[in-house]
Amino acid sequence: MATIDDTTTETGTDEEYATPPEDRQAFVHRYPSSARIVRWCFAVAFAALAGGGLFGVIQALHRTGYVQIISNADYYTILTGHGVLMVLVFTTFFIAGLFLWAVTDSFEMDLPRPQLSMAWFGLILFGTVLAAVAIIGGLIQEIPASADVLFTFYAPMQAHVIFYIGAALIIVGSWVAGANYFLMYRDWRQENPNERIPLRSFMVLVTFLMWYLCTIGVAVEVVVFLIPWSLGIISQVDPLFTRTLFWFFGHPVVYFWLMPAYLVWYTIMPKLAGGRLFSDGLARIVFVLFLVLSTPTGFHHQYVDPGIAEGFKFVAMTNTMFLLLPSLLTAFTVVASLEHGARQSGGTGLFGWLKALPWDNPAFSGCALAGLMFAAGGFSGMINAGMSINYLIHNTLWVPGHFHLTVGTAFALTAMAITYWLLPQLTGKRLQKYTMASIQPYLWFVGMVLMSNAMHRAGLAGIPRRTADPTYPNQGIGFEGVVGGVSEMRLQIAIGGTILFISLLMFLYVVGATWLSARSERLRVNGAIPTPLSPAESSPQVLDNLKLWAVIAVLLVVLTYGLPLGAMAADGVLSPGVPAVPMLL
Ligand code: HAS
Ligand code: CU
Repeated sequence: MATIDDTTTETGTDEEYATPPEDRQAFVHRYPSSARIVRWCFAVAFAALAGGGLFGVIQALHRTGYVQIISNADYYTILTGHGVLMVLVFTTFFIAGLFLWAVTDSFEMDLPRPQLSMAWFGLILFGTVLAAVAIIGGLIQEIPASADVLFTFYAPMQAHVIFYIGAALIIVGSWVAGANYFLMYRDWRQENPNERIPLRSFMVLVTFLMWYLCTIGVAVEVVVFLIPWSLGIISQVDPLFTRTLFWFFGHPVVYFWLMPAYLVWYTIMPKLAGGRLFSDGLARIVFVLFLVLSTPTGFHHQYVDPGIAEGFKFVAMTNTMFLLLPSLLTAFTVVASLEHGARQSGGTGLFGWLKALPWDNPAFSGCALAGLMFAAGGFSGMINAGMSINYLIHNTLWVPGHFHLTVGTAFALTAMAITYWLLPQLTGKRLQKYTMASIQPYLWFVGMVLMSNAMHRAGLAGIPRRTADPTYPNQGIGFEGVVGGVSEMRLQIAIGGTILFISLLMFLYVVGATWLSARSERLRVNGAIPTPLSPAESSPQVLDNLKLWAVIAVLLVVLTYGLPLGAMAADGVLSPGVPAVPMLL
């Protein structure tokens, strides 16, 4: 069994803990300004996770008809709250914090401009409060606002203007956060003109280039169309056009969630397994592929939309299939790195090495279980992406099954797991309730297996994703009689959702107990990330040419979106209508 990382070791002699040398000091001592902002980000992220989790279990039990503490009329408000808290607030704050840790630690530079960080933190937080007020307004009569538009907030459903302003501020805040990372890069580059960009910072910068490109779509949608429309300045919008702008952003955003998880899997997970990353070059290639290919694929969410020629959808499908490559490369590289680590710790045999992995270290087991679930989530993604087979699963419960494996596990479970490793470094406090932490990722895994497997199967059986009456049994679809009387799927969703909620509470308890505990002066930390087996020097220099990849990414977007958006706009963008210009493909 490989050793548990030092930050989580409870035992040890005083000699072992004697004043650590400079490079073994916790992140919080070396980079206090960055550590403070990261802690703030994590605090808001976990508060959002708590609220989102509570909404989640209420929904799972209401929808399956077992426990109903909300009215049917409030169901979609709660669902909007769940979606927005989880995939907009929890993700954005966690990623902003994780990325700040990554650039600070890999550039070895404490936050040079704390005011800028306050600015983006404040903007995102204010945006969150506005969006939350609009959503909660749907539940409380005294607040004359509402937003039951779900996290995919496109027309023709309309929210109160403060929801859109909130969403816009979250995006603008994230842009400022990105600017901060790029400014730190510029500072570092001045001092290190000939060095390769450290891998973690490279990953952050590439992710943000992708983010800047794709958020143009949602920014135009919200600022040019939805805000004036919700204020009554324009009376109508073209749903097809605005939906297309939304999905221009809506697919790449999923990689904005995935790439931080990959950052963790590539750089921290091999170390936790007692080894080193297999290849720096492969990791860089994977991130470049995401930058180039993530955006020109959005039409795979619109296969059933009328008004978009099949040819454009086909191009998007082809791009999506190419986009499987970086994830397949990741599966190979990360598993190879883990195998290397396990063999260092004495693991042998074709599969016997798996036993030598540190399955009792929650930081490791959480990431590994998240990866295993993502293999299944990626598989359901491939099915979604096939144009013809998509018609079978589109708008069915299969789709929520897919995204609870991806963003709900590959991202969320990785975030929770790596918090067990990061929190001691960010606070200087020893991880508390270690046994509970060790069990928590396994519970998440079990809960998610039950819930998402049943959702996938129910979707195949034709159970719809959204229904007018949100309670399935009331709709006459208690799942009985669908596939040979399988109401057991409904029960699995309810039980799975409840287990997930319990797992979430355990996570929050461990985090709270750690945060509230006293600082451990003897905390010995080994936060250093080992050099990859095939190091940066061996990977092609051109990979670090960020401008080149950004230009290629923009060109591909122009090629795939130019014609269809032009055709949609030809009959005006302020009214619904069929594109006047015949589609070319
Ligand atoms: Fe998706 C719908 C296609 C990935 C999220 N997706 C959604 C929605 C969300 C979402 C939220 O083509 C719903 C949107 C809505 O509300 O309507 N998705 C894909 C494809 C991929 C994919 C092709 N999705 C994601 C990720 C998400 C995410 C990542 C969030 C983070 N998705 C679709 C399509 C739809 C869709 C259609 C529309 C469906 C419809 O009709 O509405 C690919 O990127 C997946 C590639 C992944 C792999 C897996 C590789 C395996 C790895 C695991 C390695 C193992 C390890 C563990 C590390 C090929 C990397 C090792 C451990 C040991 C112990 C050895
Ligand atoms: Cu997608």
